[in-house]
Amino acid sequence: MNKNSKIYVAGHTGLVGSAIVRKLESSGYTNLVLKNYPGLDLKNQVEVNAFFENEKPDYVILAAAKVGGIHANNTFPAEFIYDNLMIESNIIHAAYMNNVIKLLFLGSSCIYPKFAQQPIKEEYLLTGLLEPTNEAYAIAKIAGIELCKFYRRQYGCNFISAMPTNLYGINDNFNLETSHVLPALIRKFHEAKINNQQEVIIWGTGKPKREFLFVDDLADALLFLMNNYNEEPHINIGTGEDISILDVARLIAKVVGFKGEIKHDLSKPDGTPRKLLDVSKINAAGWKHKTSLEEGIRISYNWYLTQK
Ligand code: GFB
Repeated sequence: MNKNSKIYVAGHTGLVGSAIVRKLESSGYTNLVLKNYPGLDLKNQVEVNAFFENEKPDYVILAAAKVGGIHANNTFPAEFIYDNLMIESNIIHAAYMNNVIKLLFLGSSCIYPKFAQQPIKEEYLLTGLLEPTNEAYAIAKIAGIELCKFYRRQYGCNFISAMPTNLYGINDNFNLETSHVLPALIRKFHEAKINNQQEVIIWGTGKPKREFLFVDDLADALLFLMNNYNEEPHINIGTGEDISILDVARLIAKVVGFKGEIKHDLSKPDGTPRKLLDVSKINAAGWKHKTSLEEGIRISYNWYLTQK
């Protein structure tokens, strides 16, 4: 991509989209197309087609999606599959129809089988049953990977797919009902500290393990892929290290300064036991994450405090 290439970041206000915009702007890309959701319903194909015909972007980074943690996915599966299928189908097709030079589609590590061998290699996709709590979202994201693959095969589109692990960071969602675990625990431990509570309740057993990538490292990886990766297979993005939910809770409590007890709500699901990505492919291509989990949590907590 040239510095004056016209780049459309779909989902530019979200956790991932806003990190991508920060990265592009700080790297000198000046010609960004940023459309506010109220002005453009990405689930509406007519509106998306008109937007692409009008804007004619050179590059598209598809970070727009309906996202959420385990409880939101488990509670609203119809919305997760419908919204994400519509958004990706409309944007990928419009990108093809308007000769976009390159499109990057963003999936998630939940696309892999619940009991995939760890760490999970890209080729393990579709080799086993999915985790039920996020099957709807996973199917939608797998469809997105396949859309990119078949538009490449039939039409010669340079559409690539990236599969990030669990993400967190600046501009995250801290709503306790819909968020992912890391921001939820930052908020829970913070509120317990300032309200002088003696215990914080985490969901499930705390035994599952998760890999957490700081969102600004993801944005760095996506810019790297936009400028260096042009292959059909989807590619994993992660840190290559995972941690139990109980241990990440203890780490967040330490960063926040909460000294009370951690208790468990066993009525909430654990979800998949592990989803550690094999990141040897992207590492071999020349990219590696920079931000440690503790440093990323500290940055995220400090940002959260500015929003209070
Ligand atoms: O991040 P999370 O919501 O989603 O939950 P997944 C991860 C783990 O944290 C589960 C536990 O074992 C939860 O039981 N957990 C403990 C909590 N306390 C909490 C809490 O207060 N809030 C939340 N949310 N979790 C998602 C998929 O799976 O991963 C999405 O559902 C997406 O589709 C995302 O793929 C990356 O990591 O289990």
